[in-house]
Amino acid sequence: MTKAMPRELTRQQYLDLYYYMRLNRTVEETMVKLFRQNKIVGGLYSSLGQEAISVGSCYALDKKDWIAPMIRNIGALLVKGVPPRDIFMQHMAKYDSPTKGRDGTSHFGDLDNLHIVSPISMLGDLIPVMAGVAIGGRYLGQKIVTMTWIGDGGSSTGVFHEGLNFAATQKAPFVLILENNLWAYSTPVRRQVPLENLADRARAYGIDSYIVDGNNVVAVYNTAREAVERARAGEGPILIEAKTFRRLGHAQHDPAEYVPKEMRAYWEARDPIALYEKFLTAEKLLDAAGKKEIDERLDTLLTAEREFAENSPMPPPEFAEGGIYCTGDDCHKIRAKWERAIAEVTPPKSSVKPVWTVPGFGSGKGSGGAGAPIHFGDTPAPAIMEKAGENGRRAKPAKTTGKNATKKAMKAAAGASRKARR
Ligand SMILES: Cc1ncc(C[n+]2csc(CCOP(=O)(O)OP(=O)(O)O)c2C)c(N)n1
Ligand SMILES: [Mg+2]
Repeated sequence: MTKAMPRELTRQQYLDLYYYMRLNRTVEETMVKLFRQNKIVGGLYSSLGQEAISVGSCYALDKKDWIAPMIRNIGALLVKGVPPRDIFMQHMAKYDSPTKGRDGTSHFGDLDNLHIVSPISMLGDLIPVMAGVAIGGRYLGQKIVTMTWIGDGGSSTGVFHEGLNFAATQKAPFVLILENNLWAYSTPVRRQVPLENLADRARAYGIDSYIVDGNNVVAVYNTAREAVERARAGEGPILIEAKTFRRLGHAQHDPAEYVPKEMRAYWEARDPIALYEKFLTAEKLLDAAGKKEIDERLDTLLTAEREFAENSPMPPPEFAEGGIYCTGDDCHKIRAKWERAIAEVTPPKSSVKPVWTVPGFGSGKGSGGAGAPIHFGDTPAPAIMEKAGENGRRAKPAKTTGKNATKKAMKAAAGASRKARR
């Protein structure tokens, strides 16, 4: 486990973090009103009290990086650049929404411009998906980092472990934010994980982790930024446990009466926005006039966005079957969007060095492609040969002894490994 180094932010960065947390909260407050007016067609989830996590972690990413937000990460969508109107229309299933009214919650993404992978309900499934996106980006030489979020409950799914193990083995440039808000529906974290710190799960995959106060936006940003920089530098995936509390029920239907009053009172006194306002005021980064300006900016923006969303029509009924059955026109035209020629990114011509860290696995340290010498790392050559044989052609055990045997084994392994890479 590592502790992030403190870093100085610019005045603009400090103020951006504040603006996005306020935007996150106001967008969700607006949606609660819409829900009570029966204008939201699906379930409505809340990230009240968890805004510092979505905002601080997503703000640590660069524009080219990729995210896959979960239900309590509307703040991340906003930081990435999704306009509030899209979030409103999506929840109202309007025609102009990103999914054209086909979904009533936040199941939407933007692969082309904002680099957002659409979430799915199955908890944990985004972990291997985002590990895959990270590896894909590395393969294309894009130097991207990917990020997704998971809850304390979601961290007990099988796919969490499969995904993180896969990401670790592949050294994927991937950062996973584990939002430990102490509850999964009505199950307290103590009754589903026998660990004090969920960050300890990282040790099972040999990756580094951080624990951060999820109600302190600057701490979340600093930690996420350090993790993102390390992942981008090739250190592999990193797990960050952000400790926080789910202030409302699981969704609008849940009054969460099972939460002890003292627990709620403790966390309500640690509201991330109120804490940050105190910090900004003490640091002379925000005064009453500055706060009023932001209040007005949010009010103007969200009134316009809400009105646009409310005025968008519902999708016409005859559109319901569109995009479901293959007509042979559009769906068959889908092609991978390679930014570089396929030949250029495929070994042996690839200019991107593969990063394989398991000795004997893949093409070896700093391989120059087929024909380049294979580096065996710490593992003796015959063991490598067996491994390579499993992946490709079954290599015969070398019968000769001494220097010649090693040479023969290396030759066989190189042949099998080349084949496996094809
Ligand atoms: C694999 C899977 N199992 C169960 C569910 C149903 N489910 C949806 S949210 C939820 C609780 C999640 O708790 P947690 O991961 O702590 O996230 P939080 O709601 O606290 O943000 C459950 C059990 C699901 N969506 N996916
Ligand atoms: Mg939870």
